[in-house]
Amino acid sequence: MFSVVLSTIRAAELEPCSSSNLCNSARPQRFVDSISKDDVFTMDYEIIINVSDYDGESDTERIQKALDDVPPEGATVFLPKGVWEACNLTAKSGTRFTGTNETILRRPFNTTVHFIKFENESRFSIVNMIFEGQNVSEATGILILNSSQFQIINNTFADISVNAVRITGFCENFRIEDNKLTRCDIAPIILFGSPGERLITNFTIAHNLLINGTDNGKIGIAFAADGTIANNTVKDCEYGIATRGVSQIVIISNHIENCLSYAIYLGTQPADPGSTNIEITQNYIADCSVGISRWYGSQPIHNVTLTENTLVYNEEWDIYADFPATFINNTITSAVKLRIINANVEFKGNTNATGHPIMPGDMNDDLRIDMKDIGPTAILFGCTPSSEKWNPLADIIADNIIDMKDIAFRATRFWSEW
Ligand SMILES: [Ca+2]
Ligand SMILES: [Ca+2]
Repeated sequence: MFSVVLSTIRAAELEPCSSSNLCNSARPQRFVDSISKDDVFTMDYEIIINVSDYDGESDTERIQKALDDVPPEGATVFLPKGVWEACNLTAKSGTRFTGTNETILRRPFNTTVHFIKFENESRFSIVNMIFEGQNVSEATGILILNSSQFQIINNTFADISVNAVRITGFCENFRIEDNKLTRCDIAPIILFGSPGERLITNFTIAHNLLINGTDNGKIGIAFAADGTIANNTVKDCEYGIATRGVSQIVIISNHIENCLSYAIYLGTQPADPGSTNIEITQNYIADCSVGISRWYGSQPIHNVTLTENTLVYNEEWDIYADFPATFINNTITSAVKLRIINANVEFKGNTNATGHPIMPGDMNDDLRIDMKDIGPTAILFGCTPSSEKWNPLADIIADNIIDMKDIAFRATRFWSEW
């Protein structure tokens, strides 16, 4: 019934490469994974289906025939080296769709539909492929809907204008790792659940490189929970890592550089409870417009901790604290790059780029908050930037007026030390 070659070669032997040489040149330390490798790393199917063995009037038809022949027990669908022009493919559970790292799947110019879709499937992977989007306007990449136990590993995505990798609906237990996305715009990696629910859970996005996505290029995580975003590099894009309505998320050891706007933002939106339990640790953020901010939305944000991050040389602000958070042992350029809008922030052990302590609220630089800080603030009560005695250091809740909020910020931290 299968018009296929059933090979005895193990799938693993078919892969010529060990791992990407494109995006793991500077791997920092390992991170705590959100999912067990055993969940998804066992897709080593015995059956090999080689697309070259199929006939058809188009590459799309040939590849689709091969994908249709994957049996319930699973198979590797192997797309040999070369250029294949195809899109609108549909694949099913148990498919390991793999190329050679020199396998190019190129978008036809006359359509914007996805290259390949998995919907309501599990135990699948997309590995070692080059997806060429040809800059077709409004054309998308790969689409995964309501699926579980999958991985997208060691692929290249180039010139894809919308959502190179789109994961939406109920999805869980998956990894997006070691991919390179170049000149991909409009959220090249996007996880999108549903407002008010965390439909997307248990995922790892790691060791990916996003570069030159200047029109909304970013890693976007919306309405998702229990995920790790680690060791990615986002460079020369519009944003870095964007979240909207997320829970139990770890953002660790990412490198975000030279982005046009926010490096990390924590947006919220109506009809969603907001964001909670977010750990942002050991990231390097430089030369963006703003290092970190909520940016938009007014739903609650709870339990955000930033630890040991380096946020430097960002044009407007390194930290724009318009959300409640705890900042521990971070490095920023200088005190003027920190702006506090939300009073529910705590700072401990932070420094500027030369190692000098930064302690918001400390007027006299003695690294403690006491009457020596409250007194001078009280004397300036009512001052605005047009006042002769104006001192921006006193305006710790940065709203251009020295008032009870600035005094209360210090009073509630009385005797606290750097
Ligand atoms: Ca002081
Ligand atoms: Ca103020």
